[in-house]
Amino acid sequence: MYKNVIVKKPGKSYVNGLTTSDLGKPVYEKALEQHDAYVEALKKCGVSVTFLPANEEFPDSTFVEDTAVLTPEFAVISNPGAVSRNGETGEIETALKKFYDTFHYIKTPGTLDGGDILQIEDHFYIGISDRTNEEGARQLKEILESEGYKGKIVPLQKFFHLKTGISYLGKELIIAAGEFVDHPDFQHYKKITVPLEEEYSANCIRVNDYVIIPKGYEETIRQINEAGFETIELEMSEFQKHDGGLSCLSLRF
Ligand code: CIR
Repeated sequence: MYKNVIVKKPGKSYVNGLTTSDLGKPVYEKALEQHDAYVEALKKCGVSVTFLPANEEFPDSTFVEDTAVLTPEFAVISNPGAVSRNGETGEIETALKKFYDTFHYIKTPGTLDGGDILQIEDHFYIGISDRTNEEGARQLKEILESEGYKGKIVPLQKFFHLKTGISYLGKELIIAAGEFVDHPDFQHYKKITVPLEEEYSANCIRVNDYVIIPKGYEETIRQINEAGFETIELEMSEFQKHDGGLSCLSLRF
């Protein structure tokens, strides 16, 4: 069960954030509406929401997930791999001080984005991507193992972040797209396979009694419902334009 989430309002500078997609420029008002709906959905899931104000200095800072890795016992402050995002961690660490006494840090030359970390029970899968390098992954694995968790490093082939293509719904059930459908590291889990045309929906989040998923991915939603989960669908277009998915917009703990 999650009790808390941290979210951060997108600033006006969000429209100038980083992207590799060619889906066009986000419309700020629409991004705000979608963000508000996201917060409402989280509240429906029964979590208490810490809503941080926008920071215009960091266009991508609404994607708070990338700044930390959280467990019930401790917080790991990441070291985001994009130069323009590297200063985002300060405000998040301050917000987390209210909830955590124990902090660990990913240190330069290690880089790590929270979007590359997938927790499945006591296992953490750590993606190596354009943002998370081998040294960052190694540091996180060492921290997790020193605290009694297991860490497994997974080099990515195509996906932007690890969690762009795989999510964990609980009860040993994952949802996987693209390179993760037949990936040897995830073969021992039960699996929902996301069809290619619905790939964006592989980034969804289980929050207590609901799975929150982007709107309009009928096949994925059907399979999630069939597995016994209630779903909440959210319009995510303005975040997708900047490579963001549902998980990126919150830290859940
Ligand atoms: C970036 O390039 O960093 C942002 N535009 C998107 C970050 C998405 N975060 C995530 O998948 N965890």
